Amino acid sequence: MPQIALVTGATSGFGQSIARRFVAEGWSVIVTGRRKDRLDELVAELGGAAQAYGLCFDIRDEEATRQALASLPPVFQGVDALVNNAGLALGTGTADTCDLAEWRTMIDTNINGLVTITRLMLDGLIARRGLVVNLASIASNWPYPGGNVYGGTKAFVRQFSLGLRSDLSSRGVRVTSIEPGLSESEFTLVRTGGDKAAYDKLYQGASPLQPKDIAETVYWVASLPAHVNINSIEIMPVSQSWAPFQIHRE
Ligand code: NDP
Ligand code: 8X3
Repeated sequence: MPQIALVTGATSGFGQSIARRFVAEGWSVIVTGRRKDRLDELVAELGGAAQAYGLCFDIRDEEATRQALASLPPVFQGVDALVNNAGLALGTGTADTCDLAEWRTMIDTNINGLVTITRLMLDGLIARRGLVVNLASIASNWPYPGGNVYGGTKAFVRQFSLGLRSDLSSRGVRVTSIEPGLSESEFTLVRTGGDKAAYDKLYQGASPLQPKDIAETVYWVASLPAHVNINSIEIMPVSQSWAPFQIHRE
């Protein structure tokens, strides 16, 4: 029996690459997202119903999440690895300029959506001595201007991962927080409201991480022996490092 991974947010970026990587290693995958056309394309690319199954739902909607999980055919039940990847940033402005609705969307998606699907799948993951991989961010660890609520949600993801690990270590469940830095994906188009010039400027000359790099990391975590837990991994492109603290002077 192949192992089964459920990857949230697999219609683009990291999630799509992670799904491809797991299938290349003989796993079956359940892929989720709101864009059904992309899910259908991905499932077909991955070999159709024998290897992949698409679940189209909004991760912010608890009932939709419950119904989606309940609709899984028997061969896709019994998930061994949950990859909590769906998420987003909205806006890059300082807090005083931010839209409250956008803040709430980030909290509902990155925190509420993630904890909801995790809780709904937890009994099964415990029964299978499974794995949870959560996509946090360097924004979990390092504040930066304009990071405000996005960084707050990702700090939650990291801390939740470590707490979950504490709770589940006696049950054989592994939990990992992945914390990527500058990475090229639609993430930046979503964050900037589709500003392609901002996208090009951010990545230009920086050799950013690519979704394949993250997929490689997630698969490596999953492929380790069952007694090995990677707690957290912070990963940046070589071009990215730290700047001095800013000092505002009157
Ligand atoms: P993308 O924008 O390429 O992908 C985001 C995915 O999340 C999409 O598949 C999208 O699917 C899904 N998603 C977003 N909102 C919802 C929702 N309400 N319901 C269901 N699915 C949703 O971004 P990345 O691949 O780059 O990002 C993946 C994760 O990695 C995110 O959690 C992000 O915060 C994190 N991250 C990204 C970094 C980067 O620089 N790119 C760096 C560090 C962390 P759909 O729109 O079809 O619903
Ligand atoms: C995405 C990386 O630096 O834009 O989580 O916050 S960053």
